[in-house]
This record gives sequence, structure tokens and C-alpha cells, in this order.
Amino acid sequence: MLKIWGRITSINVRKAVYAAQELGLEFERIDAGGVFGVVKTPEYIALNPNSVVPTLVEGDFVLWESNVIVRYLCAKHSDGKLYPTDLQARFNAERWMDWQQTTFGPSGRDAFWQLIRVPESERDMKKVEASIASTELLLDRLEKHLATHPFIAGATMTMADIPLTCEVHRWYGLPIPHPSRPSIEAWYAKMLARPAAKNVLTLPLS
Ligand SMILES: N[C@@H](CCC(=O)N[C@@H](CS)C(=O)NCC(=O)O)C(=O)O
Repeated sequence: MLKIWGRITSINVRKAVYAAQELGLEFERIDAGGVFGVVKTPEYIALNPNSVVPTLVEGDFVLWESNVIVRYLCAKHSDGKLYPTDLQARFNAERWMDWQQTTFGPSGRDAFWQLIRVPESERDMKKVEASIASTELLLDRLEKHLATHPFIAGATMTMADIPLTCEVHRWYGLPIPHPSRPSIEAWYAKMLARPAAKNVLTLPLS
């Protein structure tokens, strides 16, 4: 059976699990990383030399990098739908996935880390403020995009919606003001309402 290594408290594991659930796949998720440890063991490093989660194991085939796992699962099980067949449509989705991984994720990380993982007495609020300021600009960009696109890569859901939904879930879970952005909120509500979100995006941040 398909195995996904990684604790569900990780945004990157949530992407893989959301994708597997969206595709209706049978899989086993094995806790690893954070308080569960495991990732520094020689056995795990043999699977994922980066010592991070998630890692996908399908028989002899091993894959790491969360967005690549999402791409692989969607290509294998939803070619032409979640993984667009048309090259331009596919790369339109691809660029938003990279935007999540290289732009939105790094921008929001400090606010998440300081407010959720660092004890209050040790927080660096300057980092939080900088993270909020940069992420607000990105959210404005996403809001503008979603005002004219029902889903991230167009009229229907694709693989690109998965990492972005997990990123927005992490952001909206932060105890900070969230200025109204109706298009993001409408899209996010659609993604949260999908059965695949259960036990992934229905969980609070920790
Ligand atoms: N680029 C990697 C990043 C993976 C990553 O940094 N995972 C974090 C959790 S979100 C991790 O494993 N941290 C160490 C740990 O949990 O022990 C991916 O997208 O899969």
C-alpha cells in the first residue's frame, strides 16, 4: 500500500495527504518528524537524505519534495484533470505551485513559526511583523487573481489548488487580523468543503 511518512502537523505532509484523499487513494500515513523523531534514523535517511517530511513510498519507488509528490499522484491518478494534459494549462498550474513553495511559503513562515511554535516569552515580533507585511502583499496578489479565476489555474480544480490551500490554511490559522479578501475566502471555503480536507485542514495548527 502507498505510504506517506510524516506528521500531519506539517504543511508539506498535509499537501500529500490532501492529494491522496482527493484522489481517493488507499494509503497509510506514518508519523515522523517533529516530536516523533524518525527522520534522522539511517533507515529514514536512506529514503529521504534531507531528513524532512513528507516522503512517499510506493513499493520500490520513493519520492520526496511535497509539491512533487502532489504532481506525481495527480499525474498518475488524475491525468487530464488535476494534472492538466495541455502543456500550457499544466505549466500554468506548475507556476502557482512553485509560487507557493518559493514565495508564499517563505514569506509566511516566520509568522507561523514565531506565533505557533516559539513560546510567547521568546518570540521575535519584528520577524512576525515583517512576515505579515510581505504576506499581505502576496495575499493581495492572490485575491486579484482569484477574483477572475474560480480556481488557482482556471475554471476547475487542479493540482495547484492543493499546495495553495494548505498554505492559506496555515496563514488563516494564525492569531492575527485577517483583512477581508472575498475571492480568497470563497475559494478557500470550496477547498475546505471537499471531503479530502477532512483530518487535514480541519485540524488546528500546532
Ligand atoms: N521542500 C520540502 C520541505 C520539507 C520540510 O521542510 N519539512 C519539514 C516539515 S514542514 C520537516 O520535515 N521538518 C523537520 C521535522 O519535522 O522534523 C518539501 O516541500 O517537502
